Amino acid sequence: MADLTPLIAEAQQDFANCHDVTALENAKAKYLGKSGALTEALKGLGKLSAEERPAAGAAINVVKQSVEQALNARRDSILAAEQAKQLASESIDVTLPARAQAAGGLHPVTLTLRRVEELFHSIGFSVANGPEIETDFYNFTALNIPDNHPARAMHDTFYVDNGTDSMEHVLRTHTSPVQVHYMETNTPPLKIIAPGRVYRVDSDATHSPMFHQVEGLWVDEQISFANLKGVVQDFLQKFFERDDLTVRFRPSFFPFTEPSAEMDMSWNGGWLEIGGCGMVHPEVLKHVNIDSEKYRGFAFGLGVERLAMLRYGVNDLRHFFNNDLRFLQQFIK
Ligand code: 2NM
Repeated sequence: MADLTPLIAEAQQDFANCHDVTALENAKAKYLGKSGALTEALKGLGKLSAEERPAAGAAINVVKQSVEQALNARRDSILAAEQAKQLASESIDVTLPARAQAAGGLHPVTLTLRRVEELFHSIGFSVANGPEIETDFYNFTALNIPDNHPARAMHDTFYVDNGTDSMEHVLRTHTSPVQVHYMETNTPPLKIIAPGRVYRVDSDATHSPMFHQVEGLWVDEQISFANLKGVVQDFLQKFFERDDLTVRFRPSFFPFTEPSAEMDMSWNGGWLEIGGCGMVHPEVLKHVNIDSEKYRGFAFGLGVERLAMLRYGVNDLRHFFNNDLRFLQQFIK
């Protein structure tokens, strides 16, 4: 029988020329397929005599094993190369610098509100909240604002269309209704601030139709204007970090306080109006069932945007609402 040994080198060469598994399986057919050289050789064994057959069979099997070994080795190396190529193409360079994250920050009005809440909390005030859509009663009537008061006019107040013609609901024009709710559901002593959004029909360089107020209320048996002055001055000194800041009052009028006053604070050698205040009107206390013979209270209102403008040196109220990132980013710490 012919020597099959040269087939080994021939197969190794054929397999080496294959660069993917499909080509390799095709190349295999020539040696190990149904009519491959080694398969044919094994079939030929039957024609040999019984004496010749074992040695011839063993010789074919040695070649066959070598060819199979070459095939497996080549298959392994093709698969390893393919995997290496895939790993290289899908690799992530973990040493690259991270993608920049745009840092967010709180709005200057939010920063101011938080500062105001923290400072009043430190002198014993709780924070009260309430709805931004109010009834006429809580926004006006309970606050002793008469039916014919100009603040109730449609060109000052946003009335909410509730599907009827009742004019019963408004966007709150101040946070005082929060104090009314609180006085209704709590018994004195009461010591709260009511911060939040309020709405008025007004829009120019110094007025926004939506702005923020913080109102304070302290009701107890012996509360006086002196307490009001102490609280407001202490708060403003802490807020502006000025121990020498003082406040003064000028007589004024509000339906819900008696007496009433405008508050000014010392600022750059002069005076700056900062809010309104007064002793809660007995009529208001009557609406919330607080005995005005036993209890008295002071109340005040401050504009949050105004506090923020003074603290941060902002010269136009509208900056707070334009959402220009060049403005807002200056408040990111
Ligand atoms: C101000 C000025 C004066 C005020 C009154 C009340 C309440 F509900 F107790 F009657 N809350 N806030 C008040 C008083 C608000 O803002 C300029």
